[in-house]
Amino acid sequence: MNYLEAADPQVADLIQKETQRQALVLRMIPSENYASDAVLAACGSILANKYSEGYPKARYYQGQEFIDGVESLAQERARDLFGAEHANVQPYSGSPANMAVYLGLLGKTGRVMGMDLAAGGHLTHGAKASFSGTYYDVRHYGLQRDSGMIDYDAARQLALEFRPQMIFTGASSFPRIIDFAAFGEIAREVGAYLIADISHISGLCISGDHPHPFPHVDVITFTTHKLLRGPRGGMILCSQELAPKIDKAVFPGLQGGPHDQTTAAIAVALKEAASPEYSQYCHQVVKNAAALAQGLLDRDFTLVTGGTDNHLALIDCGANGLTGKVLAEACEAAGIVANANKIPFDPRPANDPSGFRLGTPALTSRGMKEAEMDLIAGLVAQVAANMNDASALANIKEMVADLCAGFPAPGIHL
Ligand code: DSN
Repeated sequence: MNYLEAADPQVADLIQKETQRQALVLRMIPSENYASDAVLAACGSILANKYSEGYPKARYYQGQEFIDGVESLAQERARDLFGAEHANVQPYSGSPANMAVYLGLLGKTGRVMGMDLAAGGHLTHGAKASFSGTYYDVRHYGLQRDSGMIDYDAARQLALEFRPQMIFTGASSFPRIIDFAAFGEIAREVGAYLIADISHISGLCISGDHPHPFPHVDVITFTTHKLLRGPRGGMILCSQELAPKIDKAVFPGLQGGPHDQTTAAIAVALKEAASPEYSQYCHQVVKNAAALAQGLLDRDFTLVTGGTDNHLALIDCGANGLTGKVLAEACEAAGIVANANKIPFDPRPANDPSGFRLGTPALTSRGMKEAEMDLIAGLVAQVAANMNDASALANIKEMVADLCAGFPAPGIHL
């Protein structure tokens, strides 16, 4: 930061202010986390200076002696950690990783099934607004209206009628276990590739807090910056048989040179994730989400599916006479930063939906535990009871800052 302050005080000042924000608020967007100093150091390294189109030992530029070592290490660590035959660590993020799967396995068009965005799926699982719903023929499976759980029988029926070539599983806003084995049976029955996008739950699949997608799925994709605590990036895991198609789709199909500094930071994050401490961390993420959910239920909030099995909880704000957006804005004024989100069968629009999505990965990285989660559920209830009282929200923000001061965040140096 000293170099940056001297060279560009304006950018340095903005980063400094964002550092303080990340220190002083409760970061509860379930897809965010705190990367370690080691991950940040690799990400900000001179590897950013290099171009290395291609793959280790098969590059289009010279000077790859050490870059090959970095990428091979990241691949090897990914294979070991997830039990995969092949790892492509070059996707720039999760959406490009998923796009490479479409391109590599289907080409320009094809029939795809994915979970509806409103049900908790992702844009790239076939939403009309994304390339996936624009270029591919997509049908969505969804949830049971009464329980909020995935309707596997309806998904099977849809698959038998529609005969998809590819099925996406995985979610951005679904608080429950996904039955990869059940989807595996459906995919095999109709001869479709099965893809698990585990961006949100990658760590839980390593620690055993969520069933592992292999051997039920053909391909795993994920972002590396969520629960995994790496840099902004993406990854694809598959069999040796599918590897040529996937690799060719990533480069030269969709991308140019890989971001070597990111690859190095991914390698560091994978080493960290292979430690027993990381598994303990993931166990605590789940315990914390359960405590948060219980704390919210105790304070008369309504949760989609009535609780959580993973790292997030989704409040149905309509039951409290609120919308997700107004609660998200009031919570931010009180130092609790999460996001408004669609809920299943949401009658409200995407820009002001009924849900408020809260996650525990970042708070758990700060060392917070169940007692803090209950306290935070109480603070969210206080916000909901004082939505238009700026001074009450400011008081809560002070309480939040005091709480945060006791739990320093990794990678944050004030
Ligand atoms: N934006 C991510 C999330 O918040 O879940 C999904 O891509």
